[in-house]
Amino acid sequence: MDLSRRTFLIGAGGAGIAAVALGAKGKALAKISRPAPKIFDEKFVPSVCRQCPGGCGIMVRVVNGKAVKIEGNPKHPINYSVIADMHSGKPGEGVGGLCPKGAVGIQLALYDPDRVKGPMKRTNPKKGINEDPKFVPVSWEEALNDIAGRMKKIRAEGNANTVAILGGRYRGQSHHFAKDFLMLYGSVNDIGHSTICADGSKKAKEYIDGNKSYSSYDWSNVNYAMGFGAAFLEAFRPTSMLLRQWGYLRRRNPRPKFVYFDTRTSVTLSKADEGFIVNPASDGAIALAMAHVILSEGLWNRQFVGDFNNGVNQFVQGKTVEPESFKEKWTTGLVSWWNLHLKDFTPEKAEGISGVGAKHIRRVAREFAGTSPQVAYLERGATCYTNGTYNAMAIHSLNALVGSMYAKGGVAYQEGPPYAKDAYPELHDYVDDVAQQAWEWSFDEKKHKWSVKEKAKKLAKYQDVADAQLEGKPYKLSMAFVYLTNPLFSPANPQRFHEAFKDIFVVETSPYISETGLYADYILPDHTYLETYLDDPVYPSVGFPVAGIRQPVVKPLYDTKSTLDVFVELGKLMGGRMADYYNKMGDSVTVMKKLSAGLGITWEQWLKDGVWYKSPYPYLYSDGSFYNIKENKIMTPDEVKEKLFPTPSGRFEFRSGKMQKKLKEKLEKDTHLKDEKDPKKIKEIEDGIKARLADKEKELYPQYVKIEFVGGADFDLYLNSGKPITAAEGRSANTPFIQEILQLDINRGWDTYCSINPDTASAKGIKDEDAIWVESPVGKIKCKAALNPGMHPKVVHIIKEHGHHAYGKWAKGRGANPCELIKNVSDPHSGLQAFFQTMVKIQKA
Ligand SMILES: Nc1nc2c(c(=O)[nH]1)N[C@H]1C(S)=C(S)[C@@H](COP(=O)(O)OP(=O)(O)OC[C@H]3O[C@@H](n4cnc5c(=O)[nH]c(N)nc54)[C@H](O)[C@@H]3O)O[C@H]1N2
Ligand SMILES: Nc1nc2c(c(=O)[nH]1)N[C@H]1C(S)=C(S)[C@@H](COP(=O)(O)OP(=O)(O)OC[C@H]3O[C@@H](n4cnc5c(=O)[nH]c(N)nc54)[C@H](O)[C@@H]3O)O[C@H]1N2
Ligand code: SF4
Ligand SMILES: [Mo]
Repeated sequence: MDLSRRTFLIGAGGAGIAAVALGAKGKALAKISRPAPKIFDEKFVPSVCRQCPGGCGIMVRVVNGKAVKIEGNPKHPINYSVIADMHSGKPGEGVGGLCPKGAVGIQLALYDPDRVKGPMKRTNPKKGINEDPKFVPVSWEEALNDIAGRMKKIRAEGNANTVAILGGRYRGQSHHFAKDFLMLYGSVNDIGHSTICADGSKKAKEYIDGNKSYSSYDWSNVNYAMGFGAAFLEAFRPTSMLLRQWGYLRRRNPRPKFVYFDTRTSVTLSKADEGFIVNPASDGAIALAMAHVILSEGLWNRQFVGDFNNGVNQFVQGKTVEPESFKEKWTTGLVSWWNLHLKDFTPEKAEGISGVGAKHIRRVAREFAGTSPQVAYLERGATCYTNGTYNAMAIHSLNALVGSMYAKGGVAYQEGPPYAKDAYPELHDYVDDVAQQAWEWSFDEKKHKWSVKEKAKKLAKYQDVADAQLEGKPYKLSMAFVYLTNPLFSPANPQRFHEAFKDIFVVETSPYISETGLYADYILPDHTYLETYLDDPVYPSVGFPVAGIRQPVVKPLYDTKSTLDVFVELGKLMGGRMADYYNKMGDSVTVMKKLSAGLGITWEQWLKDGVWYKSPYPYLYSDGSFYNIKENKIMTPDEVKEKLFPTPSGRFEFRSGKMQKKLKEKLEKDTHLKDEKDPKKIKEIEDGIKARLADKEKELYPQYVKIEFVGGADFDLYLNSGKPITAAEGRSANTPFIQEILQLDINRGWDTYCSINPDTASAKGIKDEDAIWVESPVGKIKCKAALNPGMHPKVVHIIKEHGHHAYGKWAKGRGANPCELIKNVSDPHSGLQAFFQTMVKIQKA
């Protein structure tokens, strides 16, 4: 035993030293190719991962036609951003790392023995979660003809708008294909999963800096980072880049400080320099108090925000400030924000709400403001509540107060790739009368292109589709295509969808039998991401444009088809203008080849590298001005408005002009102003709207809103459900490799665990590993207790992974799904489902 331990240590140490030596030489490791005996036909095929939205480049080692290992693509900036510097010409160096989910793709995606091996048709008309669909294999031709026939009939009956596409993990052109298909057919029901994902941070940013997007951060140059419910080392995107960035930053001199806020001791919190366990939904209060400190102590960035005319700080606690006394530079609404929300929002007040000590809030605010460059970042933890958009607005405002927007070491927005413009035919030329009923087209003379907006009524946002369908309000769907999402598993209270999907004709595209698949009338299995072509402009990350490209690393194993081409083929079968469009366009690969022309490289080169990018980031803020790096000049305010702050004022807006515009439009619609002809009445309505807007003025600013949790007095614990690094949403439950890596915060796998603070557990007579019931107002699940002293005493945590009624042999029937406990409530501003707003009670089973 001693000996084997010793051998192991020597082995591990040796490997470690080799890795360091090669790592120091940068690209060297990438060039390692094991000298394979001649009997092996070995190659490395570049492609792009799709286990999460990170968009990492991968190199798949293929031996004798079998994929045997997935590594990172050392040419892809997401993978080698160890010292990626957004604002220098050099994107960084590295060896191409991945996260565990990326590495197990072969097992999770490709060689899963329970894959759907070809198109399948349901023969059991009865639908239910325990109902055997009695699938029988069919040919593609038969399946597509039948579906197209049904779609033609629905269209002829005037119900085109009742056909929907529910979509999830769209990448590259996939959303374009799905949406165009509906636009040509005549439905506005392009229903995406973003309202069960992370729309809160996007909405907040749209409201205050004009960019409806996640942000890119110049991590390499950051000196102080403050995170709110954004799991840097577990989920925040792109995880694998952040992991390596972390390794680099922990060794960089000066070493940046990471401060993190969460409601539990996640891995991210345990690794931070300082971690604070906060009360759920209280992040907005902490951020407001920090803004209060930064202003009252005179710590804001004067070049970005501006200053008092007389240079004397008049932000004094409890005192209002004269708006004219302050001249703002690149922001608007600062003084009224102070007067309406900040002047009394002291750290002591925030302590009462969040549980974080006032002295810590004060100190961290001072450190943050005093240590540039710095960023404040956030994601689902701060936003999955009905006050989420406001929490996010408050946190993101801190970036403006300290002058981090577009600065070196600050916050920016991802640039897209310069794809060729003519890859698709002009869609407008192909819309027929039926399609015109769903969408309104208008020609923008200035931009010289067609723009389009919804004319027909959309059924509902993703998580509300079940209720809309069950109530038949505003109408019922007749048919739904489902692409890379699992509505019968992933949203709040998916039990609702189990009922609602009974009377929809469901076309599922997953190559696995998901819960949704159990309700499918047809399964038209997509290629897995390792068998298909699909481009991949990265999610917000490095800032400069990056477009990865997927290609088949092996020939498709079964009789599957890219769902993009399913839309093309169905479109052709529909006949008429729709067929004309698709005949002109060609298949998905034809489109992608054409797109690549804009990148200035050949299609072959793109496939060979697996990625195209162009660094550095084209814009930079410094010392009060914005620079266009490409053109080497200072940007005019109009250019800043167009490119960087597309808000009504062209600046960062503490008072959201976009929110006000939206409110006004809603009031105009509700009062039917447009339909009124009588000038007297019009004046009356307009005055009414003005008065309402004045009443609502206070709502336009970042603020803290106290929320009601679902469950009230009968339930005593807050249910939290974050993502461990091993989980790929509900898909990883079917992966032995992942289950064996274990859920790191509690060191267990293969089952559903509820993390509980030991004091809370012992008060209820619950011991570690006990079977327990967790009950909420909408559901009850059985799982195991994992006592964890890092838990907030009032918060319990269950990850979404297990609890499958379907899927492969490892997942089916194992553990429980926390979504079954969550009540469907959404943030009114972003529409994001409030995942963490339900309360539960627990007892020993
Ligand atoms: N490993 C892994 N990574 C992923 C994914 C995956 O499935 N697995 N999915 C990807 C997707 S689709 C998304 S949207 C992103 C999401 O990325 P994140 O938003 O970073 O991840 P989450 O784990 O959903 O939420 C972050 C944290 O919020 C905490 N939290 C809950 N309530 C509060 C609160 O009131 N305040 C604070 N401060 N924290 C709170 C949770 O405990 C959790 O640790 O991750 C992506 N990356
Ligand atoms: N409790 C709790 N609930 C959550 C979350 C949480 O952290 N906790 N996270 C939320 C978030 S951030 C998100 S984004 C959602 C995600 O929830 P979903 O949008 O449902 O996404 P996935 O769970 O990834 O499900 C993907 C579906 O696509 C299918 N699929 C897999 N590969 C392919 C393929 O190659 N082609 C096609 N056509 N289909 C494929 C799978 O079978 C599965 O049915 O879940 C949300 N729900
Ligand atoms: S972070 Fe992991 S799962 Fe996400 S794309 Fe990268 S390797 Fe894949
Ligand atoms: Mo998500």
